[in-house]
Amino acid sequence: MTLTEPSRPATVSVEDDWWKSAVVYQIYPRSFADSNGDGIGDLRGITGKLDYLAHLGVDAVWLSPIYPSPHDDNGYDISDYTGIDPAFGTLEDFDELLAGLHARGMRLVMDLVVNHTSDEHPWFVESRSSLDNPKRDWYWWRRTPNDWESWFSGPAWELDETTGEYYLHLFSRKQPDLNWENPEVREAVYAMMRWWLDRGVDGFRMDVINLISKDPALPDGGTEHYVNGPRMHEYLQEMHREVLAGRDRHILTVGEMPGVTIDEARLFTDPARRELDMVFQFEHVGLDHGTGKFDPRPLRLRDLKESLGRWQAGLAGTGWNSLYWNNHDQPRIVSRFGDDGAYRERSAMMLATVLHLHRGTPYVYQGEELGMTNAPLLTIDDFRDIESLNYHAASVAGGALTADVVATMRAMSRDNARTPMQWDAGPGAGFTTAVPWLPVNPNHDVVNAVSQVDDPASVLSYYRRLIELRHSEPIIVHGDFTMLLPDDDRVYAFTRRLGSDALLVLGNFTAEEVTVTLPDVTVGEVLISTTDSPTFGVLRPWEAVVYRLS
Ligand code: TEU
Ligand code: CA
Repeated sequence: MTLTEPSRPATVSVEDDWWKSAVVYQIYPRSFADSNGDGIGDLRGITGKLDYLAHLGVDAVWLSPIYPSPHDDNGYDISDYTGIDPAFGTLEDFDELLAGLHARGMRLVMDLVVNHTSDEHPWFVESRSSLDNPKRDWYWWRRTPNDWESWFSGPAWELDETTGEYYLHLFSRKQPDLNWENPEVREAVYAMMRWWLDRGVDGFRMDVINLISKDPALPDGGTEHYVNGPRMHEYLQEMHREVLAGRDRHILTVGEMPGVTIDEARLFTDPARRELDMVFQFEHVGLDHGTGKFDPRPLRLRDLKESLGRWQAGLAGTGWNSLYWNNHDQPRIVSRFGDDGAYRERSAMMLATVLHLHRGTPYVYQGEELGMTNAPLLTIDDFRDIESLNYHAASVAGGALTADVVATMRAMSRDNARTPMQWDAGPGAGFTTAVPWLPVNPNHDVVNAVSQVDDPASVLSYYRRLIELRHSEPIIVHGDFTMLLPDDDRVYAFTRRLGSDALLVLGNFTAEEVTVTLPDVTVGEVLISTTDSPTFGVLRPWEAVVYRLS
C-alpha cells in the first residue's frame, strides 16, 4: 500500500512537518456509524463516511481504541493489542478503512493505551496466576497497598485472591497498570507499535502517557509520585529510538498528559530531544471545575485567555501546541463555553474560529463540526460511562440521593460527548437502524449533517472554510501569537504575525453586542467571519471575525 501525499497548496513548504498544517478529526468508533444494525458503531461504518471527512477537508483521523476489549472503559481496557474487537469488525475491515483514508489523502492515527491493559489481557492473566510467573513483574503487585486513589473513584488497589496480593489500577479495577520499569514490558509495547506502523498507520495518540513512570517505591501521597514521573523522558526517547526513528515518513505523535506543565511540555515537544510532536494539556478544560469536575462553575473568559495565552507563549520558540475544545472525555463545547440555545450555531462557529486561529494543531471531535450539544441525561439510566457510574455508586454509598448525583454529573459527564453522531433527522439519527448503545440526542431532528452539508451558512460549512483557510494561509500555521485585551471578560482578541503579514482575531463570548477599542489598528480584508458583513469595532452576539491587518 502506498501513501498518497495529501494535496496541499504550494505556499506551505513540503519540508515542514505535515502535522503542523494539519487538522485532525477524532472518531469515537462506538458512536460514529453503525453499518450492521447492532446499535454499535464499527469500522465499516467509518469507511462509509470517508467522503464526508474528505469533504470537510481534515488531514488525519485519530481513532479511539478499536482493539479487542471487555469494554469496561469502552475500549481503553485492551485485551489484545494487535487485533480488532469483533464489535468493530476485522483486520480486513481495518485495512480497507486505512486504504480508503490514504486514497483520499488522509492519514490515520491510532490510540495507544499502554499505561494499563485490560485485566483480561493474557499478560495480566499470566501475571496474576502465581507469585513466580515470569510476567508477575509486568504489573505493580504489593502485599500492602498505598493510599493512592483511582481516577474512577475508590482505592487504586485491588486484592487478587489467587496470590493474596494487591495490584495497582489508576483507572478501573479492570485496567491494571503496566510496570514500565520492566524492560520486557517496554520491548513488548515497542514491538506492537512497529507492527501497526508496518501495517501502514501514520501515528499514535498516547493515552495518559505521562503516568507510565511511577516512583518505584510507590510512596503514599498520589499524583506527585506518578504524574510526569522520574523516567518519563528516558522512556519517550527510548520509544522514539526503538519505534519511530528511521521511518521513511514522519509519524504524528501526541501524548495525552493530564497535569503536564508548560515547562515539561516544552521538553516533551522540543524536536531536538526526539520525544513527541505535541501533547494534550488539560489546563483550559479544568478552568470551570470547582473542587472536582462534577462541581462545575462558570468560566471566566480572562482565565481562559490567561491560560491559553501562557501556553502559546511557552511553546512559541521551542515545541508545539495541540488545540482542542472537545474529545470523548469532555462535555460539548457549545454547551460548555458557548450558548446551546438561541445562539448555538453562532457560538459554535465563534469557538471554532478562536481555537483554530491559535498556533498549534487543531483537533475536531466528531459532531463538533455540526455544533452538537450536551445530552439531556435525565435519569441515571441515561448514563453508561464507568466514571459517572462509579461516582454515582460512591456518592450513594456515602448517603447522597440519586437525583442529586445525576444533577451534579449532568454538565460534565463523559457521556455528553459519546451520544451517537447525528447524521440525519431519522429515528436513529442515521447512526443506526437498531437501538443505539447510548440514546441519540433528541435534538438530532434539528442538529444533523444532512441538513448542514449543502447549506453555506451551516456550522459544518463554516468548519470546512476554517480548515481550508489553514491550508492556504501559512500565517495561521507559522505566525507568532500575541494576546490582546487580557482583562476583558467578553472579548477574546489576538494577533498573528508572519513577516509583514498580520491577522487580527476577535471573538465575542457573550450574547450581547460589544464595542471593541483597539488603538493603532487598521483592518483590511475579512478572512472569515460568522456574520455576513462585520463592522469593525462592534461585535454582535457570539460573533467572530478574522481580519488581515494593513
Ligand atoms: O483519559 C484520561 C484523563 O485524564 C481524563 O480525561 C479522564 O477522562 C478522567 O476521567 C477525567 O475525569 C484517558 C482516556 O481519554 C479516557 O477515555 C480513559 O478512560 C482513560 O484515559 C483511561 O484509559
Ligand atoms: Ca455495528
